[in-house]
Amino acid sequence: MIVNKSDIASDNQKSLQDHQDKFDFLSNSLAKSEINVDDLVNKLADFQVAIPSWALGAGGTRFGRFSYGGEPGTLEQKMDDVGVIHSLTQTAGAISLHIPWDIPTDYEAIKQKAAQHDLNFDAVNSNTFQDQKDAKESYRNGSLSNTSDAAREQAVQHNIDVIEIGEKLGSKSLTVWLADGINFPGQGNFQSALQHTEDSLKKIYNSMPEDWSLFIEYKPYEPNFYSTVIQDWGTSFMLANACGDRAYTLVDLGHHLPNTNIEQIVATLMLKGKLGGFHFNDSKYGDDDLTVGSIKPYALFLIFNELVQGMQHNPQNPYPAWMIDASHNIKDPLEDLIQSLEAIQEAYAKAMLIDQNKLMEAQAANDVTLCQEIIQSAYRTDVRPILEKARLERGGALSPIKAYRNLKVRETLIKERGLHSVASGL
Ligand code: LRH
Ligand code: MN
Repeated sequence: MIVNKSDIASDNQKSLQDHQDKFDFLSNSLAKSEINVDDLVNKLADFQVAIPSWALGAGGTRFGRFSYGGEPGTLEQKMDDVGVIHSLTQTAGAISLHIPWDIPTDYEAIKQKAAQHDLNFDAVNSNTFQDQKDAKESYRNGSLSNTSDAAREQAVQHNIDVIEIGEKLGSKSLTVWLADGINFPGQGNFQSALQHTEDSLKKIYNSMPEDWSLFIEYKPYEPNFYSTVIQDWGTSFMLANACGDRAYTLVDLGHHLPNTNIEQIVATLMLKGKLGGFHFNDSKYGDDDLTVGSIKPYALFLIFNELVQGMQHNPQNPYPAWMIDASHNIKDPLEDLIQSLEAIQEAYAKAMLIDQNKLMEAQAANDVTLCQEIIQSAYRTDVRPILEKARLERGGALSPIKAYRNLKVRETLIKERGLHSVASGL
């Protein structure tokens, strides 16, 4: 299914005037605070978030999976679905592949498909948390940290294979997330597990092309429930420093113990030039992989406040990689991803309304109330007309969810693929 610009334009017609009225009102009120709204629109339009190839079908939990109908059964169909999301939102210009769930069979065809949908290949993800059927060694007791030399070598080689796949597609980064850990006290030796992991990551890092980056993703628990080798940002930061200048920490918002101050972690990593990127999602309890901004939108805003400040004041940190990492147990995966993109753009736009210099002055003066007033007035501003303008200017939908439904995308996908097609991934 292709959603073309003329379909979107005709669907926008009925709400164009209402959008323009709201946009003009917002521009005038922001102009009073010397905020150039066109600048915000351009920054948003350039802001592209990668869609995870493993989150285009109905996910599921160990308690069950509810198929959604019309799911993409091939990598080509997954890219078509990312193409639909990008056509409507104009902010999903990249896909992040997970190997071996999405090994391309025909690289030229896949690259043509990407060009057709104006998509780039963001980070490729390795998978040493599942055993492949023809694998010689098992990852039951870990991969890069495994006590078995053979198992570690197999896991390192897998990451090298993933880099080669990424190179053929034009990707420039590898994300490593390890499930490695233990379930019981005494089951393993913390120090040898960490040392094995560091030595293995160095082998992977040294096999990367000169212009590639390594993203090391941390997680406190699951699937191991007593200890995880790369459990927190500090461990990932330490390993990234041990690897080299092009190794960074990747922050998955769901990978924090309750009430962790993630915005402080972001500020710290940017100051040290080690923030590689994000896996955006939201959560109430654990790694719930829920729609971005659906549970803690203010926390997401505070994270973007640190990002905007860091992008203005930390040239030592590279431009972060923006990716979503969610799974959809009960919602239409494409609608869920569209809502997540909206929440990310909204948090970014609100954070860009903060006068960072005024805020730093108030912080230096310890004027606590003024600090709060500066950030909260930005948060309380309805920035949606700016998001609409950014989409409209690139041929996207004023309201992507409404357009998705008006254009009967899911119904068409079910007609094309049937009710029982299943997407590989989570
Ligand atoms: C681990 C994780 C990781 C992916 C997986 C699909 O929880 O966040 O980023 O490899 O989800
Ligand atoms: Mn993740």
